[in-house]
Amino acid sequence: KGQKPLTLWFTGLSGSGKSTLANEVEKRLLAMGKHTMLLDGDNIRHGLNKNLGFKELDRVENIRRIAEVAKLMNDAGLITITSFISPYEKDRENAREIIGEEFIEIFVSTPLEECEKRDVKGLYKKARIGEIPNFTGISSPYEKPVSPHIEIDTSQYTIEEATDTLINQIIKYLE
Ligand code: GGZ
Repeated sequence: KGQKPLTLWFTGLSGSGKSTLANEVEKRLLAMGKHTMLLDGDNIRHGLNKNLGFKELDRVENIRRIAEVAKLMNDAGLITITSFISPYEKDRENAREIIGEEFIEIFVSTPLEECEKRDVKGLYKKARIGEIPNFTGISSPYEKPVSPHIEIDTSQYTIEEATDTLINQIIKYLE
């Protein structure tokens, strides 16, 4: 019998752990025999959306296109996993309207201080000295989800623990 399509919509700051968790969750789902599609900066911002930057209207259009693609993937029967900051509540709400009942919002709520301390790519440092304008959390807003389906703060857990916690909750939406 077929699988239930879903869109697992990760949202959170740069460095919060979205992409790490999205990758780990995808591996677990594949191990369960599910068919998935991961949408992230690597395949979307460098391809379909390479004409978009980080000003508000560009982010709005980035998220709109991603939601439309996620919807198409769901229509093809896939579990879509998206990993984008998606900082605006209104845009996540719009994504939910485009995608419908399959939309599951996962808030990676790692605090800004922790993301900035990690600063894996050195982007926060550059943002602080003004080398990167409109940087989320520093010079551009991040509107926290009001009632996400799932929330995880990666500063509290190992990657494995966080993945276990997520999968246990995601499974409920697959039944
Ligand atoms: C935020 C930026 C910016 C600015 C470049 N603000 O940690 P990363 O590097 O790999 O993830 C960030 C990524 C964010 O792109 P999204 O498509 O997820 O953003 S949104 O949903 O808001 O459209 C970061 C990098 O791009 N990056 N400039 N100004 N992040």
